[in-house]
Amino acid sequence: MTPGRDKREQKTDGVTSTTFRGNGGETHQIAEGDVPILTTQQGTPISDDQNSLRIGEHGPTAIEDFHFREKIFHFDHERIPERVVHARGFGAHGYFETYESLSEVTKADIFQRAGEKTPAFVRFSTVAGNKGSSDLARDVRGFAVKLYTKEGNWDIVGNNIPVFFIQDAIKFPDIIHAAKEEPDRGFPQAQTAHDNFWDFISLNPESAHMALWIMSDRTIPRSFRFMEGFGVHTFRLINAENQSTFVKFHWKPMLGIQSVVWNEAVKINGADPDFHRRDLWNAIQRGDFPEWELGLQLFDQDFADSFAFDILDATKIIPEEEVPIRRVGRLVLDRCVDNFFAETEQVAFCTQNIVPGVDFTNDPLLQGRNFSYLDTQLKRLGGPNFTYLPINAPKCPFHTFQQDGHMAFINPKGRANYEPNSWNSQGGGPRESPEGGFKSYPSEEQGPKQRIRSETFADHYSQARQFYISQTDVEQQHIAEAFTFELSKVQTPEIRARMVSHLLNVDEELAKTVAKGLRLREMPTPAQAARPTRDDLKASPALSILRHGPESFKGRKLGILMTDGVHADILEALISEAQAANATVELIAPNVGGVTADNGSFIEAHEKIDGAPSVLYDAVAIAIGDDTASRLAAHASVRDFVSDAFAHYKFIGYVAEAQPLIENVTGPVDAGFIELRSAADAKTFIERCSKLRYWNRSAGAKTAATL
Ligand code: HDE
Repeated sequence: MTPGRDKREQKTDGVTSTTFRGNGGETHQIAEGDVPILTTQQGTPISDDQNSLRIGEHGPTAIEDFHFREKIFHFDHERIPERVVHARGFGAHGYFETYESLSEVTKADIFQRAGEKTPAFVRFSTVAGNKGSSDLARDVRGFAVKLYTKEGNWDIVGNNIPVFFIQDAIKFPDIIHAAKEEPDRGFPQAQTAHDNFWDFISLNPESAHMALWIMSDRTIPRSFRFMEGFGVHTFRLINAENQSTFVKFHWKPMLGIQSVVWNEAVKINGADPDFHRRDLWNAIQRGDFPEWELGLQLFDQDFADSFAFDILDATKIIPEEEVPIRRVGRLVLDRCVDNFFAETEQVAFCTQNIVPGVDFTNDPLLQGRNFSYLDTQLKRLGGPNFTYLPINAPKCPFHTFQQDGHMAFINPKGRANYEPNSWNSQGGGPRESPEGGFKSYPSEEQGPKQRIRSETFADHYSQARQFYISQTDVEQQHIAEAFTFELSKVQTPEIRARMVSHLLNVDEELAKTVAKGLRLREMPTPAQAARPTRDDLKASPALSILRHGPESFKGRKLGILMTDGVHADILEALISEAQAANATVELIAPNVGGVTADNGSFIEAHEKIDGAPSVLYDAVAIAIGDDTASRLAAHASVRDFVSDAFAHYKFIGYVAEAQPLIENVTGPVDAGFIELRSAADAKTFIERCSKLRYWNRSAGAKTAATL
């Protein structure tokens, strides 16, 4: 084949490039103009990337084909071990903006100057699922923030739930083994609904509080943008006078907290397993940057001594009503990664990455984490130099005498690779800073060396009860349903009953509802409790999602099902009202090409109905033309679109032409349906959508726990 034979111009994205067909008909694209020339990793230009070097047309491949060897060698090594936990994640860049100086409580540089912006990288994740699992698994979400401060990287490696399963890091391998796939069969993935998980939880009463949280809607968030984040442990802030103030970190989403319902989550996993990452990606790409405020709960030793629980116990919260949250800055995510692997996969969070002005406490979970995270990064990233990867390297100057190791690409310059040394002005390298350097808070520590859990960690149920009574009826019902669902997947009846025996220590009604949902023939006796459940802890309204609805449709998504003959004016009004509310709209049609509206205009669709079930939207509108209702009613995906929107308590806008379809599928309309008689009704509909769900519908709904 003579290169150049059959040369053709090929046009994509408005750019013309030259291609030709090779001997066997394969496509060759030629570098020209500004297009760089393909090279090997060594920079050697490549003439043909379609054919390996062979002896004759049908001969064996020559081993001297260095280009083939290098290409395949590199490909064969593309994967690194996925994280043991939090394998599935999605990250984005942004910044943290300080609202006001906090110098009275901390000398941390990031908190000294109002208005200062610090670069940040955030990775959200699920915990149990493998890297390829789906986003809507019922699971805790990781909320890990790396702040590239001027005095080093500070990682707040938190979750979207403020408590944890265990009190001592030595139990971490056990809880994670129990949660992940069972070792003999390799399934179920990304689910806690199996025997091993509930076996462990039911034998480990300290998990009771967390069990309530994970069975709440917190574990099926609508998207990362609508999640809270928590540092979980108690940390310390240290000021210039070396005074310590205890602190708990909170991230408060500016769009409010929102979750989906379980039946919806299951279906989203099928319809779009990437639902959460797509949501974040799309929001950032369209310039709708998600924001969280950093909240601090600050308290002193006196409060710690008087608080009902041990502040070092990560299975406990401090209610916001007892220690109010002070909002001290905002985190904005405004840039997607350039490359998923280089940034999101290679980012290495470590709880021990802190800066002067922040310090640890003796929370035994935190202490264990501080030891653990380096190991995981070494294993995953292959050597001790992962800190120099661009995503992990500080953005402030850094100088160490550490050197060599796999992939050393920043070694100390000059003669000195040790200190003290005599080379002062001749490349002696960095020196200590007794004043500005990190100093640990000099807490007094003493006691016998022993394996012992403090008695102050022994109350396992009181805050579980407090969490439960702080929820609305709808949220309590969801918790009962979630327990019923998960325990119904447990095949060993004793484990089901054992879990109910714990719930009896939390709330009798909850235990009874779950027992009924499981059809337990006999109510177990309450689990043996190290401490009786306190009934004097008041409800903490801050713990409910639904009590704090954002009363806004901002950042949400409307799906409009349209067919030929759609009223163009109503459609336009829906789109502009949704946009005015800062929501987005997707148009769904029988064919992705689009539809012809009643005024003859052609309207392009974003999605074909089969690929856009209503579970992907916060509210839907059905804007069909005259004669389509009966044809559509025969279509499974259209029926699901309507019946799911109804079953998931969504607000549904509809034109008169859609009424037969709706009645065919759901029966008579209720107050969650808003008729769109004219363009003017679009405003009313979008206003109603700001309530996010029409929960009144749930009053009549039979649920898994109450069937
Ligand atoms: Fe982690 N955790 N963890 N963890 N964790 C990891 O580090 C570990 C714990 C959390 O997006 C691993 O880089 C131990 C609590 C997040 O990259 C590993 C203990 C909380 C992420 C590890 C805990 C977390 C991790 C696995 C018990 C909430 C993802 C991969 C003491 C406050 C970070 C990795 C990312 C990741 C160990 C408990 C949050 C194995 C030993 C409690 C958000 O090192």
